Amino acid sequence: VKVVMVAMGAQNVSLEILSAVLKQHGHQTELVFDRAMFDDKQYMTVGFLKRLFSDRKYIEKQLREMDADLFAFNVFTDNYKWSLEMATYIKQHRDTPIIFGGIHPTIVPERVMRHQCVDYICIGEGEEAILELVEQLEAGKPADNIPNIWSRVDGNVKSNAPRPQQPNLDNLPRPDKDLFAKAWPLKGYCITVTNRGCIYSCSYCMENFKKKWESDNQLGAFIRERSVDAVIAELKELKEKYGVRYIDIKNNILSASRKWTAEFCERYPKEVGVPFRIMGHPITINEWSAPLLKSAGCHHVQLGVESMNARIRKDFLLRSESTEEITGAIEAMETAGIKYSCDFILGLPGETEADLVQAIEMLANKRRLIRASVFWLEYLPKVAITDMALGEGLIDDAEVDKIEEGKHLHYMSTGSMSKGSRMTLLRNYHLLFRLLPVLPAPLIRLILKTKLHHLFRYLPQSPILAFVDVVVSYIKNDKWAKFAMYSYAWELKRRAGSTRRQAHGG
Ligand code: B12
Repeated sequence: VKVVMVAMGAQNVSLEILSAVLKQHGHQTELVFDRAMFDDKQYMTVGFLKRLFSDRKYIEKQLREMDADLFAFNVFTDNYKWSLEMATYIKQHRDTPIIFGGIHPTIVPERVMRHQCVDYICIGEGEEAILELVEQLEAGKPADNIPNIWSRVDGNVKSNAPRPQQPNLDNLPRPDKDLFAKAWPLKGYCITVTNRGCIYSCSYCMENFKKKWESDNQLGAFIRERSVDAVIAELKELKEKYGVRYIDIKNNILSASRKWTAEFCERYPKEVGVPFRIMGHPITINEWSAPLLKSAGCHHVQLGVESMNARIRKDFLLRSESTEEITGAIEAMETAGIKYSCDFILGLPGETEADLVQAIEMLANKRRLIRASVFWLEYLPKVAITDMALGEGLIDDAEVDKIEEGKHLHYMSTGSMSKGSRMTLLRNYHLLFRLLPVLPAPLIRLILKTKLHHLFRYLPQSPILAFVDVVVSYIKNDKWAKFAMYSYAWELKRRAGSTRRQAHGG
């Protein structure tokens, strides 16, 4: 059976793992990839540029003409609208079955199945489920009784309960990097995920939903980690087979276990030795882990600070770390000599200007800081923060409906913030956060004192922010941001190459 995976914006580990399982069982997979430049839900969104660089016609041609027995989408809330557009287009031109899997169909399965262009959805984990579906399709048998898979029978939705989860991730094959090899410059930057679940349950993160969903359905242990052996073997292969020069370990946290972290950090430089990046939490980045990470060759820790207001953190974000633990994590990285970025969520209810000023002052003059990232609060479906906002009357049912239909703006745009005076106020700070890693502390203090930043909102936001981002990334050697820019150039070159090949009948 040939399964065509349809993806947008970024390398996708979820599809890579499904592709590996299918290939292991003798099926074929291929990728249709919409790079969605300037609207990849990952880096920056710029309206007029996204239209200018749209590759939609070529994507549609592939969807119409490609040999496929099944189209498979990894659907998250921010690409839900895009996925429905693609699926609708496919159904207008052919009758190939379509399956949506991933977090969004898991959260709101009934809602997704209302769209007639979607034939099947997969809730929860997909490895065994997609394989069984493909085998039923191949045998020409009905595929309406497969755990995790929902389908249509005589026009009605047939739901099936989720199956127990794979207890040992080492039993799964390694993600199939070949799937993205022609569509994504893997060499410059490659993503991997080494565990599932999280030790925290922050209110805005999907782990918050998944923890409850998995426990309500008794699906097995929430946190599962691949062994250090298996992870090292995968990363070695990335280096040797694909020449990967930068690895992004995109787990929610590197590991739930100090033993795992210590073993990984000890072996990684000897057996892999490629610069890598991780996501960090202020509690797990400390005087113990920072030097270890440094000795392992960790180039960048993306630290989730989110808010400097301790009450908001505790009550609204459900994060227990103290302000001292945040400053401690930063000091530990400064001392160990690790580069880091700090993530902040802007637009949180109750957040004051003083909280933003405190964040800026904390980071002023930090040598290793390479980026202060601003994410606009985006309410995602069925996580605690959205329930709290509904309970407190900050959003209403109509807004929840929009959220579940994937109609809120992405958090790299303006998220769930509606335009208004508060938005205007926050815009004053956006540029200052972006400039923070390169401005000397006295200048930052002068700007804050004279309130010069209150003029920022009068500047054209997108072009200035984009320009500043490029400059800061180069000065601070932010390899991830530099890669994001490089990947645009790579994509344009790829398109030019395929146009030439087409022109020469290739
Ligand atoms: C790695 C990761 C990334 C990577 C790679 C994306 C990917 N899917 O591989 C990168 C850095 C690119 C990324 C980007 C983004 N991400 Co992200 N990411 C993750 C992370 C940490 C792990 C996902 C993963 O690969 N897990 C391992 C795989 C194997 O598990 P899985 O994704 O759960 O997939 C299984 C099932 O869901 C199912 N399945 C999934 N897809 C399909 C499809 C079919 C057909 C079937 C049958 C089954 C199936 O089978 C899989 C195997 O069991 C998750 C959080 C989490 N822990 O899940 C967030 C997460 C998915 N990301 C999220 C977001 C918001 C984003 C961004 C939109 C924003 C951003 N800048 O971060 C962008 C989108 C960019 C883009 N265009 O793709 C949210 C989504 C929330 C939501 N409600 O939609 C999550 C849940 C984090 C969160 N905030 O809660 N992300």
